[in-house]
Amino acid sequence: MYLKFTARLIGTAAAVALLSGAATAEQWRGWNIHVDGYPNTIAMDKFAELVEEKTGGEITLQMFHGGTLGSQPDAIEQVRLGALEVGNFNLGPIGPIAPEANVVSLPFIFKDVPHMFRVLEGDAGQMIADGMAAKGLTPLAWYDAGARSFYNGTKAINTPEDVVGMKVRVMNNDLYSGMIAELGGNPSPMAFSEVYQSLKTGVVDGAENNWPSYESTGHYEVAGYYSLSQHLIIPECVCVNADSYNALSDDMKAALKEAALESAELQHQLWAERETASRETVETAGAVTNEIADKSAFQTAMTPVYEGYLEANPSLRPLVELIQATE
Ligand code: BDP
Repeated sequence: MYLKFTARLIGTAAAVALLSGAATAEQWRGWNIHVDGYPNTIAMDKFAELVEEKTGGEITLQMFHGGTLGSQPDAIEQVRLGALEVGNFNLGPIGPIAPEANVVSLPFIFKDVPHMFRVLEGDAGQMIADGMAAKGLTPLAWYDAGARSFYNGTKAINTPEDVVGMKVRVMNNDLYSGMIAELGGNPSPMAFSEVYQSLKTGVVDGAENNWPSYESTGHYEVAGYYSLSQHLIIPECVCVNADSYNALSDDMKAALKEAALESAELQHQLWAERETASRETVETAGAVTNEIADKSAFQTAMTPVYEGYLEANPSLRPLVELIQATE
């Protein structure tokens, strides 16, 4: 009897300890759209590992890759609402929610990738980050997504005239639809997961993306002309639900930030390697790639896209000018 009672008591104490442990330890879930081996997938796994390590197990993060938890626009909403805590998001589909973040989706706003990172590290980057946090998405670090270029199944693109009449898949963002329309094409916003079939069956003629995504999705198999327009250079974030983040102690916030920055360092390195490797893979497989010697006609055609953005967001003119003035 005595023994039984003691055992029950110990059992109860252990349960109480476990319960109180569970009450303080947070279990987070994270979304990523990419496949195994993709730089972002590896870097987000690293982030999860570092979060657990640096928070002393107070926060654990389970990553769900390959878009298994939904499309990117849906996942962005989930993280905003706190149904998910973490996402590795492209700023493209965040733009319609946070106008400051939409500035990066103005075609040709960045001179090149290093310019984009210089902007993100300065005051403009802070304005973008604040704009996102105000909408429920706190960015902890920026990932590299290179430059996006056009591809299709029929011909090399050299001038805007080559895009006329072409049905081109874009990510969900009116700026991208405007961009294709200004070139004379027909924009078709669509989820990433649907693009391969749509290219294959002719639902769309073309799409646009960076080297690694063009390769990892197999789009090069069904759209073998890749033309280096490099019209969009869009950063990606390691984003956290703002309420979850703001509720943390300063130490925990710092731990998360450190984990994100370290994962970003890894991602940037893996990204550079993968860009080269992806280009080699698609060219070896027979994809035809071409440089565009003079992109000025594409740039000029974007004037109405800029005007539309500034008309809708007059207070963001200084942000656009700050980016353009950043060396
Ligand atoms: C890739 C981005 C991914 C987007 C995808 C797309 O990394 O976040 O979902 O493009 O085009 O480059 O939808």
